[in-house]
Amino acid sequence: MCHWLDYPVGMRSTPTPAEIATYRRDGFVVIADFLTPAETCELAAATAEAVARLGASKLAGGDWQEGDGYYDQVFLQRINLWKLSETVKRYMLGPQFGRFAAELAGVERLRCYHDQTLQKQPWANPTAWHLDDPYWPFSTRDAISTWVALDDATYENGCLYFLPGSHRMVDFRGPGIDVNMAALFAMYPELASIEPVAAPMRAGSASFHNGLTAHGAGANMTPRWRRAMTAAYFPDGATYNGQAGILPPAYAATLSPGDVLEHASELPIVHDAASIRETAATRGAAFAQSETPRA
Ligand SMILES: O=C(O)CCC(=O)C(=O)O
Repeated sequence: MCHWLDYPVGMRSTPTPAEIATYRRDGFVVIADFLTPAETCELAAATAEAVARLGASKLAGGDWQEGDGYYDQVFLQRINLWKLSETVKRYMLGPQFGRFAAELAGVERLRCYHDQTLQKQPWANPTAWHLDDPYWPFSTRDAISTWVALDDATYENGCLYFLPGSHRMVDFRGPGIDVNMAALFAMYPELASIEPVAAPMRAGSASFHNGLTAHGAGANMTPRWRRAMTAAYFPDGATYNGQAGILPPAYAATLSPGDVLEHASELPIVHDAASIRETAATRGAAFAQSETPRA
């Protein structure tokens, strides 16, 4: 139940030049109040509904059940809620997130790989330092994730931490999220001297990070949930690296390494700069015509 008063700030769809510069320099940027309180409530309610529908299944349209190991106590993870909820789809695959992410990444056309809600249970384990890209079926330096706080994310309940500039210092190897918080530093010792930046966020705020930016999250030391909604996007034209990830097995079976990942319904386009320019040009021409003085 949400009790916030709404205020007249709409969801943003374009980053400022300063936000773009920060993202490209640090590999992440935090946007305070990206969603209004009303939008945050709507997304949180739709996420909760989709999670309830999935039960113990981690993946909409797939075969991955929740277990009871360490990883399952890092967070409750439910993937591709957009397939179950038009509301989640409207947000996470919509033009605002798509355009914002694409402009940060400097990409003309962007696709969504998956969305996922990551919800730290009361007393959840920390999220070990990791990179996202090594989990994915493509290896590109221009993939980007967003992480939207559905509750206030605090030092106490497991906010994110980032290593600024790490996206320029790594390749596509990465450890899994496991009990060893420091596995990433054994793989990339040069990251160990970077000062981490904590990213506490009020609900509705969002961060965007490069798929190669090292990040993690603290434990949830509270008896309350810390819920987030996330999505992973990648540039159109990226090719298959031979690792299926959560691609539907029937689709993955048709792919060979090097094939372009262009499945229209499984990997939908979330931003296409050329079509936005075309629409703007058409509207501009129509407006100019309507303004033409008539004799
Ligand atoms: O929410 C978390 O604990 C970790 C989030 C994360 O790793 C991500 O969104 O890429």
